[in-house]
Amino acid sequence: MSVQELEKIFRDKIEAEIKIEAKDWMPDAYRKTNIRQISQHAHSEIVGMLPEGNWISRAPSLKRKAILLAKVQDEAGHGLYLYSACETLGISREETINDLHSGKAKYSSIFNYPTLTWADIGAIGWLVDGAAIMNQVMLTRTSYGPYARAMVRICKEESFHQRQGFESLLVLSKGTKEQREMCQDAINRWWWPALMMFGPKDTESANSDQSMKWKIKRKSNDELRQNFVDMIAEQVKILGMTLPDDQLRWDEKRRHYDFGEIDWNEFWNVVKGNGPCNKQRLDARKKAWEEGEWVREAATAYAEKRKTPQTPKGALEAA
Ligand code: FAQ
Repeated sequence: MSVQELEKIFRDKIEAEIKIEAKDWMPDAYRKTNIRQISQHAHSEIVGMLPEGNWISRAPSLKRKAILLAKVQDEAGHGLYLYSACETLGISREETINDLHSGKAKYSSIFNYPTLTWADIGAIGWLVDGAAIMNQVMLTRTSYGPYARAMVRICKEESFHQRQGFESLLVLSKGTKEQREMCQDAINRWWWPALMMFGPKDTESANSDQSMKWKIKRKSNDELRQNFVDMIAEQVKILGMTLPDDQLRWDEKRRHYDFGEIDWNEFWNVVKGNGPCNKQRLDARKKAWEEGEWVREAATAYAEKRKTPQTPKGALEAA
């Protein structure tokens, strides 16, 4: 078949909402865009374990510790599904990890902020997982099959994460004066970085147009950000807390909340590697990769061993 014919089959599938699968022909640029987005998403999941991991040993009770442990393990699982989905596009795990370590590949800006108090763990669950779900629910309908299917399971787990974060803040919001202040302080610090998770404004988003045409993205950065603001502006009332934005108000005509301007200098600064924790996060990932080499070697050796036929159990004794 000619490239033109293959391209037509690809376009028709996208048009008809038929998923593109790993062995299907796809334009090189579609493959590359998916590799870029899925690998960066995977990196975000595993780098995202670090700020939360910081609080596992200091959780205020056994119950909170068990919940946080389970959540952090979930994030590792999400990384695994996503790296696997990425590998179906023909790139090795080593290559994607190298791109993270060399700084070629990005990961979500949000994980370059520090977790200073226990309330930050609640704020991450409520705001960061909340923003992640808002974006990922649309990705369950993304055009690349393995990515869409990974997203279904991830979204289920993320919605548990968001609820536990909200519940944790709800407890603090009903606590002592210090606990209430800690809760408000965490919301103040995580609010704007959470809004930045949706990426640059649509007018500045280099990849959006093409990704929307290919149905990799189904909603724009600004549309998702607005949906998130509308949801959180209502939920924060239940906590009896406020969002740190004096321009936040309901617009009856638009049927949406208006909100203030994001500090885009801060956003790009963090994306370019100059956020408060960028160096710390990358160093931690590189160290984990180096120190985990013996585990990878042992796992490979074990897999090899299982491939070769084993002597039946008891055969040696009988001989
Ligand atoms: N941080 O043209 P666009 C989570 C980059 S998972 C850093 O608009 P696109 C779970 C972008 O890559 C959170 N870089 O890009 C969890 C591009 O640069 P490139 C992660 C950013 O791809 C919770 C450039 O700016 N979720 O949180 C950011 O069309 C709690 C221009 O931007 C995903 O990755 C940013 N915030 O739209 C874990 C979801 N925003 O690549 C632990 C999948 C933009 O050309 C604890 N990804 N950039 O060099 C997406 O949906 C999209 O990639 C967007 C960006 C919406 C993030």
